[in-house]
Amino acid sequence: MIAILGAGSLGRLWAAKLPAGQVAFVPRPEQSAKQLAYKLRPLQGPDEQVIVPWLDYSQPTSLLIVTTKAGDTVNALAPILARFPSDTPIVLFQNGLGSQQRVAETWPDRPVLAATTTEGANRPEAGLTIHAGQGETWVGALTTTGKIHLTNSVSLLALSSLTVHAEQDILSKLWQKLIINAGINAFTAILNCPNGEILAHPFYLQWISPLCDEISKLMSASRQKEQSAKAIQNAIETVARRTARNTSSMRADILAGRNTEIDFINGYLVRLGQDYGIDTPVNQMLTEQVKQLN
Ligand code: NAD
Ligand code: KPL
Repeated sequence: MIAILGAGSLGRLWAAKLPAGQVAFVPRPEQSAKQLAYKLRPLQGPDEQVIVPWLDYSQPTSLLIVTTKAGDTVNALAPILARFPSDTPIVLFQNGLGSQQRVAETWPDRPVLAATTTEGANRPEAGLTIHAGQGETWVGALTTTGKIHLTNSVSLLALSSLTVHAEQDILSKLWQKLIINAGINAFTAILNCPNGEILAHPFYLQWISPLCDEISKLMSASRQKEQSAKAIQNAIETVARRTARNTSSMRADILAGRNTEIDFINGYLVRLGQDYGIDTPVNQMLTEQVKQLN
């Protein structure tokens, strides 16, 4: 059985795509129903009815997929992990950075892996999950024992027919996504606009260059591949143009009154700056402004 912790948009997408009968959601302690039923609107074709059981711990689990928000992940794993054998691979799907390292540090002997995905899913209403964008998923090990489980974890995820790759340097891949999120998400939340509209806004034009400067210094300090501030800005703007009409996940969280993942995006960069003695006034300002929106 493939277990999924976090029955939100991304968890429901994976549950719908993995073979029926081989996937179950990890129940919360108060969960009493036997199964979760919802509709999946695929990229093409009619809506599909999906029924996923809540996990029965007596069944052997080959993989634990974690699709909680970054800020919930350690607390969600802590009460349930002892119920899984110590060699069950755990694949973390959180955006940003910081939460993945916290899991790997808390359970260093467990096979912990991280994934980054460009698949898109959202839930406009309780019973409907929309597969909003076709993407790809990269998976790599965070702990030593995670390495042993990489090939098998990728094969299990690929049973979904979604595109999944093994990635030897997952931290670098997570950094590339972090750069994009750090340069788009907070601006869209503060300016309350779709991704593409930030590009012409005076607030973005004022801060993007010093922001990229901070990110470039932090990447060098973290021994990531050197990337100039200009290259970082180009990468951000390419994605902002490509996703011009999208509502970013952070703007969507603010509009829905949910907590954002700012602490794991610009907030993570602020903490890293404190560790390395690098000033991060722009990341700090963006983090504070987003927190005020909550
Ligand atoms: P979501 O809020 O829709 O889903 C999170 C789910 O976790 C919710 O259903 C919540 O109830 C559940 N949860 C929280 N605490 C729990 C606990 N203690 N036990 C069990 N369940 C718990 O969020 P999402 O959009 O699915 O995103 C999940 C993660 O994946 C985020 O880090 C996000 O950035 C990342 N991500 C999402 C997408 C996407 O398209 N949705 C794409 C890439 C990455
Ligand atoms: O990943 C995203 C997000 O919204 O979190 C981007 C790339 C900004 C697309 O909206």
